[in-house]
Amino acid sequence: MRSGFVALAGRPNAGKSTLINNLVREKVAIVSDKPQTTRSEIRGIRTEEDVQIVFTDTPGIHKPKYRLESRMNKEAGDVMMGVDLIYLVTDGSVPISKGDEFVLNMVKNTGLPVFLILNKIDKMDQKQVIKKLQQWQSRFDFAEYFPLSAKFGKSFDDLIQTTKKYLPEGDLLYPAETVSDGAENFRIAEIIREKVLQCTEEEIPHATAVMVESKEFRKNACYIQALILVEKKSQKGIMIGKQGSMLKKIGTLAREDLEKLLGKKVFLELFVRVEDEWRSRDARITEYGYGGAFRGE
Ligand SMILES: Nc1nc2c(ncn2[C@@H]2O[C@H](COP(=O)(O)OP(=O)(O)OP(=O)(O)O)[C@@H](O)[C@H]2O)c(=O)[nH]1
Ligand SMILES: [Mg+2]
Repeated sequence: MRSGFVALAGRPNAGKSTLINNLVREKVAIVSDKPQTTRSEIRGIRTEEDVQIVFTDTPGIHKPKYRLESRMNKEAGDVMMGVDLIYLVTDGSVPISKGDEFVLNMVKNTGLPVFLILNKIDKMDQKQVIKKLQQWQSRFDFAEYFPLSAKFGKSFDDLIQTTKKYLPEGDLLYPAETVSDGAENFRIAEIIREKVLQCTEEEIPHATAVMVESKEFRKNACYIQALILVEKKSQKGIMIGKQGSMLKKIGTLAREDLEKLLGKKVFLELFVRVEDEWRSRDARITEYGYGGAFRGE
């Protein structure tokens, strides 16, 4: 039996969360077309007869503007230090950028084996894939190269089997049936945040935090009250929408996913509150569960 940890690292929007969800065959991390969706480490566990892989999704590494964002970057770096193997996930359909080089340097400095995951090949032709692989190969001697589509790929068996070879001999790290180790309330809040990201534009997705205020199981239903936090009064207006239309839309979309997650009927009440500059306040960032544990630097 082998077991160990694999970190998925890369720039925002590369497809890390999409990939982890498919690797563990369950939605453990939220996904959106907006960069900087993932704000903290999220684990997804895959157990086979002879291997258990603990995949760790990390926030996309980027140039930080807010305290929240520097903590997200730090979280990604911290996660990388404690694993057996790193997947550098990159969007193959766009040119290699300075941001990619920055992530590559971080990954190199760990001294760990690194797989290059060239993602989104569904948007590329074969020639482009080969060219991109060559460009990456000239930058670093990756342990393995996997061109794939995290979104449309059907089987990742080859990746799993190769990954296994890089993990140490060891026992199960989690019970065999565990897929996510995320706290239930955090997963609920994240699902709601995913719908906010889906329904809003520009500054709002980045300025939003979500927190579960109360959760109660009664008979075969779950009653949830959650708080959506924004930074400005004007954002609150947009979040609520005309006669509450936006909030209703977000609530309906979230409820569908929450019923799947909890396996019960869900009654969801959403509230919106302005929390001035929460992205710059460590205590708030920690309270909402973003950016990993604050280690006081
Ligand atoms: N066409 C295509 N789109 C993809 C693929 N993988 C991911 N996407 C899309 O890319 C966008 C970003 O995906 P995420 O999985 O949220 O990316 P991420 O790397 O986790 O991003 P951050 O959390 O912001 O760091 C979403 O709109 C996905 O649907 C792929 O293989 N092909
Ligand atoms: Mg993500």
